[in-house]
Amino acid sequence: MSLLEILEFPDPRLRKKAVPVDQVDDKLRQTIDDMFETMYAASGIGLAATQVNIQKRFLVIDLADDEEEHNPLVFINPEITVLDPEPYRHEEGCLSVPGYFEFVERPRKVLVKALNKAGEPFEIEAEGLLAVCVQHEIDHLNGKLFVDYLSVLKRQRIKSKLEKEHKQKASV
Ligand code: GNR
Ligand code: NI
Repeated sequence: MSLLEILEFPDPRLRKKAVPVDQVDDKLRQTIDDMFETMYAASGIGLAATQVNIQKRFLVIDLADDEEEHNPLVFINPEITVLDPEPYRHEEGCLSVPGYFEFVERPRKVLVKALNKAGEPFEIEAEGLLAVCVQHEIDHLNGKLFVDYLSVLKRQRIKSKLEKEHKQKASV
């Protein structure tokens, strides 16, 4: 297994729209294992392929607390339907926008259809944190970030601060 590099806002590669996975094979499963390793190492609860510079439609999620066993969820070619559009407000963060947390409103309940690691179709009704996370990850696959839901001013401030950090890191 290996750790993958996580792209950070405003990297233009985070804006690419991912294309469907055409084959669920061992190579994809290897990448999925690397993504879980990368996500756990960064203490994240989700990671989309776009964030590790892979423009394919798959993502991983694990909402288990550190003390619990891992609960790895894999979604390949996910399709989402809103079951309850009532806005649900949750504070979001993103491994591609490190250090910033802001409230975002999203539909409260969604149905997600996807393929699992074995390439078999499954469906899950998601509410609460899982609904937030799966919508956040599918946004990544469409080139969208949680900062896009904020005001222009807030987004611009975050962009400037991260650009400054990236320059400082690059000059060390
Ligand atoms: O680790 C993460 N935490 C989180 C918290 C609230 C809403 C969404 C998330 S996802 C984020 C990891 C990440 O960037 N996934 O794309
Ligand atoms: Ni994210």
